[in-house]
Amino acid sequence: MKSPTQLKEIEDFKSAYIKKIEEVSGEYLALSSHLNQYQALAEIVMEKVATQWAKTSAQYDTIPHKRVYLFSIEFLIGRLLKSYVNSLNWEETVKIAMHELGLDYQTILDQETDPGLGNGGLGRLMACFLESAATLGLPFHGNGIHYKHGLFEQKIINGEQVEVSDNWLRNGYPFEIRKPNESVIVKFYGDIHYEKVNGALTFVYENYEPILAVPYDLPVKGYHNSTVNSLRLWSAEPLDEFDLLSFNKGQFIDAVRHKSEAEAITQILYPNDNEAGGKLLRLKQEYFFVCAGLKRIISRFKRFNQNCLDDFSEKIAIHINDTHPALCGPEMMRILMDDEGLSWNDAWKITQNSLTFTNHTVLPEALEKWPVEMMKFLIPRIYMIIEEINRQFGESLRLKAGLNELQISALSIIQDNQINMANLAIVCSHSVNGVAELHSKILKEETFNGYYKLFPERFHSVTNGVTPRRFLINCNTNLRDLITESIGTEWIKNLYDLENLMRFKNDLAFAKRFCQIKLDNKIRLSHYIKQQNQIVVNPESIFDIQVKRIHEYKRQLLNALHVLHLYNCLKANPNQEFIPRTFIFAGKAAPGYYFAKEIIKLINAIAELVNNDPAIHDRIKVVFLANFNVSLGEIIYPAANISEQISTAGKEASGTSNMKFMMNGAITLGTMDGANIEIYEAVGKENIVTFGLSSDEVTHYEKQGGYSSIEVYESNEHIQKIMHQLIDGTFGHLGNFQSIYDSLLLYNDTYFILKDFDSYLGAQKRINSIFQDKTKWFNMALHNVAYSGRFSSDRAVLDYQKKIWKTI
Ligand code: H2P
Repeated sequence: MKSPTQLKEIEDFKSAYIKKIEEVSGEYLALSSHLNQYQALAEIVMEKVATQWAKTSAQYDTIPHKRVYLFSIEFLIGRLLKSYVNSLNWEETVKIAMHELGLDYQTILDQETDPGLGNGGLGRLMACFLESAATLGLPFHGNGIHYKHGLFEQKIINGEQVEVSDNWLRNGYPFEIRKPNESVIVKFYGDIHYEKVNGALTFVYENYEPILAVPYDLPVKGYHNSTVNSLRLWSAEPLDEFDLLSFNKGQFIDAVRHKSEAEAITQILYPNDNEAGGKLLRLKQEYFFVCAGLKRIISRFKRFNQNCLDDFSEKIAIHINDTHPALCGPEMMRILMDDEGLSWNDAWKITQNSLTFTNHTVLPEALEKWPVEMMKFLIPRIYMIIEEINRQFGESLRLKAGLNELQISALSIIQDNQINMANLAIVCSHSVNGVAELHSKILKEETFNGYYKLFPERFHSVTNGVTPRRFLINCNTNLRDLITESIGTEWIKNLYDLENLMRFKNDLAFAKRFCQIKLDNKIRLSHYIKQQNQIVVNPESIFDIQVKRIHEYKRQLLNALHVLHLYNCLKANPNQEFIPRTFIFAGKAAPGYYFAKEIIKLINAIAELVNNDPAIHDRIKVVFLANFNVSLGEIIYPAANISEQISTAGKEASGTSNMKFMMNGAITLGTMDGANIEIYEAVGKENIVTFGLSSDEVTHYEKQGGYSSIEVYESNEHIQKIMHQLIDGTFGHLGNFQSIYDSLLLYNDTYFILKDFDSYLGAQKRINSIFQDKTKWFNMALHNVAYSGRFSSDRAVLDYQKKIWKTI
């Protein structure tokens, strides 16, 4: 029974919607397109969100609460319409109204583009943090880049990845507000010298190229509260639309050149692993959003603090997310000294006390370094400041810490004519943290050991988390309802409350519903697979899933080789008892990462071989879903039985898909790496399946120059067989995989795939035997949901607030 208020709300909504459709399309509802229906709903929702947004901003201006600004080159926000509707507590009203108007709500939601403003875990983590902070009611804003094109759209053609540009702004974007009046100028290139003005030496920066940075603000809405924070994304534009002087002189090309050069800065997101080093445009991006963001923050702060910057660092925290915004240090020094007239020492105090830094990876290729010449040429003043920071830092190491020249150069920001951005970020910040316990330990003991010895108090650890609103509540509504019926609603804001679910571990009715929900989610994914890949999969089979960026260290290759091995076993012994499995992969390879693309090709080649072999009788199915993004993840996580988290130990800083899967009741099949270790602790060893070398063992081998993959190969006939298949024509017209073969045998298997193969096989066998025991499986799945509380990004954000930003 609906209450009169609810009935009225639905009626009001319907009439507002009908009117809105006419406004956005100039048509009556009956003639409107799905796109118009989406646009109309988005506008109505945005109006409602904007009212709360304005209120939150006004409140923040009066409440002296410390604000956090998160600087990140990626924010993988996902689709927003459903999130806004649900966080407004409007889900039921909108659904009923749509239904009564004869519209399909899901089709309308599907019209929204999924902005690919990030590569993977890093950018998605930032989006989770924003959502959690808003839900917790904390003043917390994002600062990033308004890329015109996000990460490429991935198509799979003839088994290979093909990249198509991602045009997320094609139909306009209803959830952003362009704020030209808050634009700032960012300066590149130019010359610097000192001049004597009235007897005093004055610093002059001239002949620079000014670029206009225009902010676009997106509201970040808290769940079932009235907090709306902002994500500010900066877009580059020419200062003058075009150069009239050149135009008048008849130089038409020159006249538009400046425009396109300026716009190029925010034209496209750089894919990971593409060796960004050496790419001037990337460095331009980094400085561009750092400079624009800091300028605005500082000017706003002055406006509300009587032009005084003294207690800036008590009221503001600036967070450097990975090394891309590491220029925050020197840029803040520049603004405080050159624009605000502070002395070096005063500027340094404010800078260091405001800045904090998170490292997200230990892979050497991802620890950015920029050539000195490039930095000098592009941002000469910033380079000067970096040199001075480095000089003073060196001096303090010499005088105060008593280090010798060798030790100092190992810690230097400038090394081998390159600027080491991690070192820059550490020196300029008062806090450094890793994203899981093991990762933070590796930072302290290895990657940043020199700094740790000097400033142990600066080092922290905060394990990542994911937002349960997007990754459980909104994407697995049946499980959400079952949980709420069983334990009430408290868990939605305090995920630890899920532990109360353990009361139902022996409840048959609960177990039945829990398992049915998983099956329904698998059926939903099966439909998607059928529609996208024309592959029919069996929803009763084990859904064994690995979705993440494709990278050698994440070892999709190990998974693929295991599938090939299973296929061989079934071929050799067709009548063996076999528990049907569906192996699902998704993820993008950076366009320039040849080997990762070969892995995608191999997975698709295996899929073709296995799926079409009648002797297999559909007992194994292999699916590679194209264009993995946040929305696809939302269909995938709820449908998984197995969450593959099989990185080489010590290489995956944390991982976050492990948390998304776990929350939805999948069992982790993982190495003791990143946050898998903490999942192991949370659920207990009975409720996770682990295998493989430990990170200490990996390091031990690495120190000896690796292990001998040939030895493993020679002693294992299963491995011999699959290795031969890579190059003996097994994959027919899809080709051979010589480079994969070589990397494993000739180049000694850097990521320990063959070394871990047998152990992985054993783990997979354990999974089979557990899966046959339905009660046991249910119990494991339930443990995973029930103990996912600590992997909420609410917990992570609160940890940052307490340990790092000291805001609470
Ligand atoms: C990275 C790390 C992950 C980590 C994530 C967020 C860079 O993401 O590799 O281990 O969980 O940051 O901290 P990804 O590989 O997904 O691109």
